Amino acid sequence: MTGFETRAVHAGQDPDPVTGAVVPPISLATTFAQEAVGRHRGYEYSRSGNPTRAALEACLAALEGASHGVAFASGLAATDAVLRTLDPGDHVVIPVDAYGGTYRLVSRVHAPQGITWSAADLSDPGTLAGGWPERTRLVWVETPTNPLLSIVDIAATARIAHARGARVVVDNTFATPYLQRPLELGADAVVHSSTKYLGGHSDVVGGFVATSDDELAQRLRFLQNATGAVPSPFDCYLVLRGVKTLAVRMDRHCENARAVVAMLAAHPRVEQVLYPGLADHPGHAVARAQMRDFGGMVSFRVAGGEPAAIALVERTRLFTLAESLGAVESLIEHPARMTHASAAGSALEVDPALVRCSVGIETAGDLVADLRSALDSLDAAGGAA
Ligand code: P1T
Repeated sequence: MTGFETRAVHAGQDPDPVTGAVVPPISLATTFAQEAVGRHRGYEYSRSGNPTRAALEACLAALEGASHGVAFASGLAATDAVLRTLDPGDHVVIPVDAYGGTYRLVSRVHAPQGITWSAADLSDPGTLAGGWPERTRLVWVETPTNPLLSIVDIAATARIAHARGARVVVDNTFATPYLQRPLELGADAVVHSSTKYLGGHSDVVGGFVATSDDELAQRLRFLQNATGAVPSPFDCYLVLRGVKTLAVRMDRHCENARAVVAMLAAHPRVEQVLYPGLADHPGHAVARAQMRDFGGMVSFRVAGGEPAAIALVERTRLFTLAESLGAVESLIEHPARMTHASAAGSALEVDPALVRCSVGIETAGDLVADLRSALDSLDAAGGAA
């Protein structure tokens, strides 16, 4: 197999056989001519299959080391397709700090349709081994988690789940296949919000599932066509274009995150920095073993609670106050009121003193200076002066 960077540039993207174009054409046709009834060149109708989407699926599957890739219109559409493989009465375990949208989808869409669910602290595999709800068919893993950056041991989780007849699906959005390949660690499928690092430029919403499980792939392919949450050809092109630079972008995201973390860890207004690259992070050893590097996402607790956290996110200039993550520009947000507001009042509720940063690829010194000056502006008591 060729190297990661080579696959990112070439997998699924041979020069066009008709024109020699080195970039896969954006195939906008909704339908494809048939030579005779049922005799065609692999494509019939664009919801069922599209050449640009096929190029994207081949490329992303190659990056995850998967035999199959299935692209969706958003990360949540991809998550939804995986959850639809469960039957009424089946149980899914989700992380206590799952992405708020995943929690909302499980608890408010799929649970009313008959699946059961529970939230567990998967950063300790013992929790899972000790409290295994009956009819658990799926263990949903995020690592690093959104927004607490906790780490789940994928191999240990897969061993426990497989021994009890459940599949393990890893949301690999924060790490990307450049930093972590869950299938190699025993996971059955990988889910992405390609809206984030894969696309990388805050200009496309997309989702993806990779698996080497033929039966699961067949079911997902069926669901992709039957439920119709497919990405447009233009969106597929944007993700394909973004992913070519994934490796170089991730290296810079990680390097810049390290600089931001070093400043935050030394700042008196910061109570705690959550970053798996820190030696005192509880998941550091596992992260070091299963990831190439620690990623571009950094969360921290601000002294002074919610008022200070909100004042801070409104005072940065380079870090834009916005939801989402994983693109070239740095973003900052308040998870309790923004991305994870749907978990308010539940066991998955987020600490209102928490701030989350998606560290971009701008000049590291500029990012550090921006965050430092916003932190310095909080009053000495840690409030929001
Ligand atoms: O937004 P969408 O492409 O549907 O992806 C949903 C999703 C799935 N998984 C993880 C880990 C995610 O972070 C997300 C989306 N997250 C945000 C928009 C956010 O700001 O956290």
